[in-house]
Amino acid sequence: RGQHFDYKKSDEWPNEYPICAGDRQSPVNIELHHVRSMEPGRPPLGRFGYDKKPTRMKIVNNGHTVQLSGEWPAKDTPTIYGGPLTGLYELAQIHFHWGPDNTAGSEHTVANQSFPLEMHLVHWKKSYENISEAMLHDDGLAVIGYLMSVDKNPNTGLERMRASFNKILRPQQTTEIEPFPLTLFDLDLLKEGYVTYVGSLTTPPCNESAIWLLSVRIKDVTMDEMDSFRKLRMENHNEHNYRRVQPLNGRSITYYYD
Ligand code: SG4
Ligand code: ZN
Repeated sequence: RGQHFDYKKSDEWPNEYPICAGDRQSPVNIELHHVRSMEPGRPPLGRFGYDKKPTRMKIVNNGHTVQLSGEWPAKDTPTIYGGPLTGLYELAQIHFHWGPDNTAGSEHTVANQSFPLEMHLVHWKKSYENISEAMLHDDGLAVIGYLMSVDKNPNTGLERMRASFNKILRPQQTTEIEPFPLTLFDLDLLKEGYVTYVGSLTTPPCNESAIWLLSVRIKDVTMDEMDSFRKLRMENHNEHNYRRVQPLNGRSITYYYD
């Protein structure tokens, strides 16, 4: 499995994948003064398993991004619930979006500003059979996104990943890495608030099945970490793997805080 598409020709995606021209597409620009506050009485976003070390972990260069996945005993699989979500959503994989220099790279923008890196944690709703089935429903996926800007503080999770990037420089290369719990990514930042809206996968086939949760706190990435991402070869000589922002078409973006 695996779709073929070219980031340089994203305007042509709808020819082959009609949903890419739909009316709840991602990413979007976030204007903080347009954001609505949450309705009172919502349960806070919760999670478990993020602190559990997987039994195996691997990274793959799939030609569009670098993707991290792990294997946990079923009861320990990282899972989120609450906030804007109904039911349990289990983590499938983590991946990243970046560009050739620090002026662009993120998929979502804030007040039309881009960031060098955006991290996505893709979860699927457990009441569906599997992730492929979940992708066919409008509440099938929950994607947590973190925007990152360049600073001096190394991120332990990114450091553990990039130590093996030399083994996945080319598309379709995969390598096992020493397992670590996802708390090494320092993901507690969502506690400081996040914005949420209904959207889509940001790559073909662009299924309109994702509930997005974006941290309002910007995370740090070092220049060395950015360089490691930029050395990974992507398909079609793509030097960036972000999609440009899509129209909101009347969707509201809601601010949540616990
Ligand atoms: C990346 O290309 C991932 O590698 C894809 O994962 C992912 O698709 C795609 O991005 C879209 O995800 O959070 N940016 S996004 O909307 O998760 C899916 C795989 O190809 C279905 C497994
Ligand atoms: Zn993504």
